[in-house]
Amino acid sequence: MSCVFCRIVAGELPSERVFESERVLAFRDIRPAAPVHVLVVPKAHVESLFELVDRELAGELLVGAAEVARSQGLERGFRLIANIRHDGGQEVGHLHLHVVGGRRLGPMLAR
Ligand code: DGP
Repeated sequence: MSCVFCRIVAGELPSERVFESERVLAFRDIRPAAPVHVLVVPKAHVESLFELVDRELAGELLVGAAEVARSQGLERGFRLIANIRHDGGQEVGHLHLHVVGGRRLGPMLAR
């Protein structure tokens, strides 16, 4: 298995897990951009949001992100980011949502 997030899901690579549901896992990003930076991923391999067709899984990912935000004390707000494919800046080819918060974030990069 070569996908790094599949290996994290399988427990073959270490990660700091913060949330888990039947089909979703959340763990801390190895290069945090803010005091809280958690990645929410489907346990089954999906390449990116572009390939996502499973509506139940989409809901579980989104609710998982909200649960992460609540459990991490992000009442003041946070940002949810999905980098998609090459032009979206996606580095890891396994769908993930970034939950980023714990400080006031700057304006969103729009171009
Ligand atoms: P993206 O550009 O959206 O594909 O972001 C990928 C993120 O994944 C990036 O912020 C760093 C993180 N990351 C890469 N490899 C690992 C890893 O082995 N463990 C953890 N926890 N995070 C990783």
